Amino acid sequence: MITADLFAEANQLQCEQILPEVFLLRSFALQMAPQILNQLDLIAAQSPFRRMQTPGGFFMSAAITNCGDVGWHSDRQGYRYSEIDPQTEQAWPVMPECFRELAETAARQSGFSRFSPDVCLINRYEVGAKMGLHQDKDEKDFSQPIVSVSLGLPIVFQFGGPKRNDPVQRIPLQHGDVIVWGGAARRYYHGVLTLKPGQHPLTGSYRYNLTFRQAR
Ligand code: MD3
Ligand code: FE
Repeated sequence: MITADLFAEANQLQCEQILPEVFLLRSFALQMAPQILNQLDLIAAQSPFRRMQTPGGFFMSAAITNCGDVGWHSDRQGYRYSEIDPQTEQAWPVMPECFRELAETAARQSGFSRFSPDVCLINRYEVGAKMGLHQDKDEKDFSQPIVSVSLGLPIVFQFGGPKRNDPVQRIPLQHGDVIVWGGAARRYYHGVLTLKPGQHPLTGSYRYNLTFRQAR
């Protein structure tokens, strides 16, 4: 059983408040990373990573899959959450209990005691992949935070404000880092810069990002 105390002890928890309701928990997922990556292999065997098409007809450079009650999906028709993976025509893989516990513990430590994610969206970046500035607005309740877990190669995360052309701040994210995004910042534009080449002992040439959300 993983408790908040164990996380804090094992990781000598460093928590940095970036904005009023945004917390960066450096190395919070470090101890659990091998277990998370094992689970990711099982999830991807059931619902493979795929590059999704956008309504504009382009393909995202990150490959995506999901686990949970619903999954986020994009195609020419738009962005949405659905109970069925349109590629497999089956339910998305079940969210592993250790995922839920990690996300809820991080949220609770950041002041979000009622967070109960129904989806974990998983991005896989290969060298050269990026994610342009965007807002996450397909979820129902914006008072709930998003919990992000970075694994593998480092990347530079950038976030601005509520308007696309607001000035951006950049934060390097490393293997094991967790961010809890709530409050007004939940609606801020954000993205990641291009993944640089490298080798990580646990993920090789990839970076993974898990985002836990309450979509419905
Ligand atoms: C700020 N993922 O999946 S995670 C995404 O590293 C996404 O893969 C990035 O943006 C990644 O939608 C960034 C950190 C994050 C996640 C959600 C946010 C920051 C956020 C929602 C609102 C504001
Ligand atoms: Fe996002």
